[in-house]
Amino acid sequence: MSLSLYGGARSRASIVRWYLEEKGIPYQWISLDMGAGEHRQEPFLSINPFGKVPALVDDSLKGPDGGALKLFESGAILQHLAEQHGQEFVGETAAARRSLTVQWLLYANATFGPALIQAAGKPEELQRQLATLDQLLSSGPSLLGACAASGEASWGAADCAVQAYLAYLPLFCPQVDLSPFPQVQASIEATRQRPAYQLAMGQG
Ligand SMILES: N[C@@H](CCC(=O)N[C@@H](CS)C(=O)NCC(=O)O)C(=O)O
Repeated sequence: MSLSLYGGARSRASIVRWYLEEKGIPYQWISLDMGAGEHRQEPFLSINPFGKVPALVDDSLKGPDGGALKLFESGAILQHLAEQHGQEFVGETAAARRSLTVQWLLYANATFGPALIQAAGKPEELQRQLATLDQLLSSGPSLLGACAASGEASWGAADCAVQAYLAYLPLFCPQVDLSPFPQVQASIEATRQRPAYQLAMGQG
């Protein structure tokens, strides 16, 4: 079995890399020279025809062409890894955890990520998101909480996606005052302290 993760410096591929490092899942890191446009050329376009990273090749499963499964979109890749390699969806709560993970991955990529990117034009939307996240994060480090397979909170793909975007916040939006959101601040600090995060972000 081999997993190949395609990414580039300072790209969303780091989020997927963080998950793999955190879970101790073996993988090959293939760093594209995005400055030279390697992601917009073959052979990468045959993995992601949209020419964006991250992309994953997983030879433990067959894709529609009969070759190794190829995936793009960070949320889809995280969901696949959680299901196939992270053993996140086992036991009685498997179905609920799977659905809640999809929910949080879509929230991170389709709701919170855009709010962060549009923070300058729509500051009140980001403030609303942060206020709610601050409340939800107060119940512990796992967004799925007591729905964990073991009955205890355990870090997973949902946390990876949301916490990664939160950790981008001070970098992309230094103008945003986080002092009204102590749980958000604590979550960002805790993320930055994780060795797997530091390694994935190129700080380790
Ligand atoms: N929604 C996609 C976004 C992918 C994306 O925009 N990736 C950027 C890097 S963070 C990229 O590849 N940009 C290069 C380009 O558009 O040429 C995901 O979450 O995977």
